[in-house]
Amino acid sequence: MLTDSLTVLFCDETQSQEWLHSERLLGLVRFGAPAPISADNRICRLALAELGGASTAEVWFGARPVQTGMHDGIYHASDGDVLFLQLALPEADPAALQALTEVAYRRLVIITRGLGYPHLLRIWNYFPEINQEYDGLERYRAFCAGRHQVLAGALREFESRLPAGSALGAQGPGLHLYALAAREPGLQIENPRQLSAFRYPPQYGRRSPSFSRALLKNWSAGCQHLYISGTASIVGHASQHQDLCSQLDETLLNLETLVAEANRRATASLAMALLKIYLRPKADPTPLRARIAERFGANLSLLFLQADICRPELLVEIEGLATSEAAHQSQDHAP
Ligand code: 3EB
Repeated sequence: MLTDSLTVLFCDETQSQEWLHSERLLGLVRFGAPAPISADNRICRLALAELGGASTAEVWFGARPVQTGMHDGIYHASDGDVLFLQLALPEADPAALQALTEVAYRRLVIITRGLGYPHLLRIWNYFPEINQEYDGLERYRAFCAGRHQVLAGALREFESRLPAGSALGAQGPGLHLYALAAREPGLQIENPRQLSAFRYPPQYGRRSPSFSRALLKNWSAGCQHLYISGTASIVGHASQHQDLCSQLDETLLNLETLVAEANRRATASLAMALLKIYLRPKADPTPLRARIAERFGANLSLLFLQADICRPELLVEIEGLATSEAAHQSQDHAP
């Protein structure tokens, strides 16, 4: 059962196989051991081990039947309102991530403009060895420099038109991106408890990370989505706490703050629907699941993945989707 608006859900990987027949399928993200790039362009395979025993896929559906295509190595799918994109670039030289990131982002900008969806809303970024240094530069910082180079040139109002983002260290090779873009812009939301990442001082890298804390988008038929960036135990610009539990609590407070901040601007009430939890240690998610349910209720869809996080001291990072009540009403028909 799907709502008749843009939808994302987590389902069992076996079940996701059936969704490949849906005419509304925008794209499918699978997680697990490193594997060759999928021959099916609609499938994005990320080398992130799932924690907790399940085998889950993330599935995106348009509001209507979608049209798909390939351009310059980028798969794209659209329902007329949203453009879903994904690309995977092999990495020949781990010391050249900045240049590769520039290539990827330039392609994203060109294709979104060419197809008439120039507003990037949300970008997911995955690559291995995120905390490794090459030639004295950490790969996360090299990535940030490449992304900044392109987005600073492409976005007319850089600090108010930044897409929400996630950037994580994967366990397999290649630069993997997927993204959402739209014909009309969304509304950037920042977190009053945190310094905006694009204003981080140079101690975190010569080029600050170019992403917004969250992006609020009004889709058709009253459906509102809040795309929440990867969020960690950071207050101001400083990492907080050394243990996983305290970092988790601080992160959940940051997430709550972002939803509250967005609710002051949204026309309908937003509620957290989906969280993706990235853990640096291979920790058992069971106690974390309980803690998250205490804060956000038990109806959330949760996905626990093992990933390296952009600051070495951070053990957990959580991204999410909050949706308006309208988007919760499911319709009684298959896609
Ligand atoms: C932070 O708040 C934690 O570089 O795209 C979170 C989400 C983080 C996205 C990115 C980085 C990014 O700075 C790290």
